Amino acid sequence: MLGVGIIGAGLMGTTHARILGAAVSGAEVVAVSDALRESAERVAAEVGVETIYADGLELIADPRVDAVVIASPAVTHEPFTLACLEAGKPVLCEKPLAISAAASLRIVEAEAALGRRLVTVGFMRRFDPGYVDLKAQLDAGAVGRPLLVHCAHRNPHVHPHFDSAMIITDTAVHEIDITRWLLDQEIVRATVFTPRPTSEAPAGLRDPQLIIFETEDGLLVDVEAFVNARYGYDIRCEVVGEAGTIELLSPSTVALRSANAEALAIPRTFPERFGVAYLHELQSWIAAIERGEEAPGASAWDGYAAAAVSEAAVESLETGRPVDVTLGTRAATIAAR
Ligand code: ISE
Repeated sequence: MLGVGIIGAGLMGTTHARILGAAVSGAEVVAVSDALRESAERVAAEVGVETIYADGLELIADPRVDAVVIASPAVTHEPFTLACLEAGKPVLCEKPLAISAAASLRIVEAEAALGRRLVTVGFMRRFDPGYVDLKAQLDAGAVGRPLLVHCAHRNPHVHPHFDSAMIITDTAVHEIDITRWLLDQEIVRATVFTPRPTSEAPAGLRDPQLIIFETEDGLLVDVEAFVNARYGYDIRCEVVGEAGTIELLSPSTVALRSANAEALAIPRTFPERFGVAYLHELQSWIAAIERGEEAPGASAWDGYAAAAVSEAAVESLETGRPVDVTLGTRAATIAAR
């Protein structure tokens, strides 16, 4: 039975603890850390854990901790991930991998120096059944050569201190990772457009945003990122190919028909929409560790690439111009994708 330590007892740390405690075989939560003791105590009590730390570094050093989930604030991700690499412990780090492309690259290079993959970045959509099916059919040539990808990422609302850049770095970053994965190629340019803002957004927040990504093989990906959409948590993805289109459907389980109308439920939150993806991500991660296999899911390189593309998009948001993405060369730093 693998012992898992969870750093961070906020929304994501709690979500991972619940899933690990209730639904993932082969692992148990053995320690929780958070700078706020009462948060760590709440999560620990919920999953029946006695060991609590204030400092994530102490959790990482605990010999009963075989693997680590990092769900603490983004500014702590680099030091905690590097400490896991130093300890030789597999680590699932929630997105973003680090607060900048440069910091993410330091993690890529530290892992490359180890000669084995220990890092998984928490881009959980790669484990969502809908996206997995979409990629399988794309790879099988179901729509021929892909040309365009249309995405929408709509949150009903976000916390009040969300700023315009976070619409890219915290929200649209999922489309950056998932389209790189679906298309198996890098994004080389970003251009951000902003329509008139919704009156539902706080003053000054440029919401929604329309982001155009260009890929190394000349495809275009358009992403509508809208974080005060109000009506629900609605994620769209359609790939347009030379021989057809393939679209992600909402995971509704029933269609309600009454009074001459049909209704499909729309999720309210991202944990609700992607609960199965989080479960599959954690189960795949634990199973790979148990079997001594390479870490699954998004790699440190993927976390670095997502950060570099995010920085280019933020620069375009600020300047109004297209911005090229600057990436280190994969061959020079890491083999695994
Ligand atoms: C949040 O951090 C997530 O990762 C969600 O998946 C995303 O939909 C939301 O916009 C982010 O704030």
